[in-house]
Amino acid sequence: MLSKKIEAALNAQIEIESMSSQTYLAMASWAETQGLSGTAAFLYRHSDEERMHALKLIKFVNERGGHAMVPALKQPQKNYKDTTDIFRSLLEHETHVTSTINQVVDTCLKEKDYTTHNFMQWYVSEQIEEEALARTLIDKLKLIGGDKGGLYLFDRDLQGLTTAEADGAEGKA
Ligand code: OFO
Repeated sequence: MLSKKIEAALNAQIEIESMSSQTYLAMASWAETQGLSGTAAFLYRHSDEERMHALKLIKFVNERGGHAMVPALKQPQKNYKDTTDIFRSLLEHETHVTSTINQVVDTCLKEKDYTTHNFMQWYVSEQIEEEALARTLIDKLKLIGGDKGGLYLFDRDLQGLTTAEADGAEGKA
């Protein structure tokens, strides 16, 4: 059985993961309107993954005797300057998500809820991969600079790249 404190912390995390999904969906839509079809495909998949992160939490809360709340969400940012702007803001968002996950882990330890602590470790590792991938992509964009051919290849390579490939992202995007 979850304590009220842990239930509230997990519900707050459900909202954050849902917001991640919405944010990446908005980024995907913007990229698609700019003809950046590879970037859009990557972000649509990323949005789906974040929805799965929220769903995993919803199921866990309910299985442990709590009540998972489906949150109302704010409209995410609609427009971006360019691809670099997208990945910078994605990294900023993920860094924030990492800190909220760490807070949940901290609350688990304080509440001596080792089951939830164990469950949250999956999110801890996931964040390492997602942040690493965002950093790799930003580094590549820095190298490309304003080179249109380079940007074309960058977008094309994102077509098949998933966040799960973060560890091997070097040389793929
Ligand atoms: Fe990328 O945030 Fe979920 O965990």
